[in-house]
Amino acid sequence: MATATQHFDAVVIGAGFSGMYMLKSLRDRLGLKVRVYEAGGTVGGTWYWNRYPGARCDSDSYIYCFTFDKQLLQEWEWSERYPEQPEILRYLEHVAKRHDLKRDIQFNTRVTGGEFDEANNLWTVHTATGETVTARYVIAAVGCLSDTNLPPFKGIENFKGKWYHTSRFPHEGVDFTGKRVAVVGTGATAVQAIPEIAQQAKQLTVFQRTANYCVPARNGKVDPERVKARKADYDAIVQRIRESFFGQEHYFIPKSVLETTPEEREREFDRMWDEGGFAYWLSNYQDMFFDQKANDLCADYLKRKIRDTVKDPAVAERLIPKGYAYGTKRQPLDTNYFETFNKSNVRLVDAATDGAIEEITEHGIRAGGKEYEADIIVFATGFDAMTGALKALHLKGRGGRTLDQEWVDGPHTYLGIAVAGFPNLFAITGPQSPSVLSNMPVSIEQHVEWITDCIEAMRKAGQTTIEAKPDAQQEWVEHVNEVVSGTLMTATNSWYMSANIQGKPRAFLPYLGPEGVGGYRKKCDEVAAKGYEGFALA
Ligand code: NA7
Repeated sequence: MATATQHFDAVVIGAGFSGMYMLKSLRDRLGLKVRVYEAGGTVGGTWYWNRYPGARCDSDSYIYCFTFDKQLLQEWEWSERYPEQPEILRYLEHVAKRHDLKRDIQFNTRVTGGEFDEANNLWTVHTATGETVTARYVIAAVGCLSDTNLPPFKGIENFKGKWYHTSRFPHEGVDFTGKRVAVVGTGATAVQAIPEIAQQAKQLTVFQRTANYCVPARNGKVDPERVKARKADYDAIVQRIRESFFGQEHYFIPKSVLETTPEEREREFDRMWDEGGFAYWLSNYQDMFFDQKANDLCADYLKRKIRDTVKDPAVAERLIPKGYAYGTKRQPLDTNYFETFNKSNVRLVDAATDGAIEEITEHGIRAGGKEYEADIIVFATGFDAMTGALKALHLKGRGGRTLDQEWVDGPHTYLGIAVAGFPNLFAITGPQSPSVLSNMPVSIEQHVEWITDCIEAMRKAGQTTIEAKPDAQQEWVEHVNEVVSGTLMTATNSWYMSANIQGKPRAFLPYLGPEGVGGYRKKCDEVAAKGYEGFALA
């Protein structure tokens, strides 16, 4: 017997940081009837899936959290400078309980499709569990780095051992003791995992396609006096990070590195290196991202550090990045990454000098004509960043058009929040918004609050649809591309440039606005203040 389709004011897809706050905001602030669908077994999003050894956030814990709950900011005690994956999950579980979120979240339920019904201005949403519901609004809270990239390696089906992708790691963990392990990839994930795996494995072989500039995380306990001072200053901190460039307390040195003396810049470089974390990346000289000569000076310092750390000069040379500007790939933070290559059980297979991976064999990996045996392969090969998870929702906008069709040459969005032809669909930290170039919770909170304000304004005005205008969207896309074209980012084969995946159209995915997240926030607020300029409301 057919059952009536359930209707919601809003369907939110995903229950990580963004989906959780979106639910809280729409339900508790606006009183809407909301259903959240989450593919995972509980809240957490990224932090639910990424359980590989050493998984940890690279933003400082005191700002990697919700700021809407001021009491929780005071109460919650992070155990270290950077929160470890299990601790972030505990935090998010606590938030879910504190705000009674789970009653509106349906777990283990993947959204598989949806259509916008132009006659009724409603979305119909389908799930893998066979459910179909309707909603006025759909909010994609699917994360920027959630669609796993497992490159189509030839022969993977022949491998007799076990293999895992870091972003789909078994909940019970993997025991590497006494095993021969291969890790494919040397991005931010691998840089965290490799030192941990090397401690257990009998032998570890690291397959590097592109060497990476790493700087020390310098994790550890935070001085209780500092914690206290930060808690007392939270209002100001929140204000500062919201207005900052990267959603972090990092500010460029307002000077060209080319105008410094060798002694002066060495002092500054040492200071940032000693501070650890993103300081070297995001608090460096202001021309580092713009001028190749300036960039070379910053990069040289890091190259010297690799040579100082890695004992075998031939291995050090292979670990030294070549052919792209420092900082144009995501900065990995490490704890003993380069030191790990001094261990007798660790070897490096570098695509440039030893040969690229050719195939997975029964017993391991063949690269450069040589077979490297392994009992376990760990693929730390990243994600179809920013657009992958949105496309995977298979949503159909006006005229049945899909994002695959609309985005053949890269994403087209207005403000990274909306897409022309997809009314009442919002993306939290979508492509062409600051997102991955910011401390995520700052950008997530900004988008959630903006979307909530927008829906509230529409309800007050009796409007039922909002949709990005094609010309406003086109202007935004051009602006995103124009501002990044003045930087060194576009020449690098990074996942920011969609270059990590063969066949993905080359496009810069986030937004690197001239004033960072602070300027972007102002722009979004202006759009709202002008009655949602660039959007058509009906
Ligand atoms: P990344 O940063 O995309 O790193 C993936 C790594 O895997 C990187 O070293 C890639 O080399 C390598 N890779 C990808 N495809 C292949 C193939 N086909 N063959 C060999 N090697 C390959 O992903 P992460 O998970 O480390 O980090 C993603 C983000 O999560 C991170 O930036 C943080 O924001 C959190 P490449 O450099 O592309 O040559």
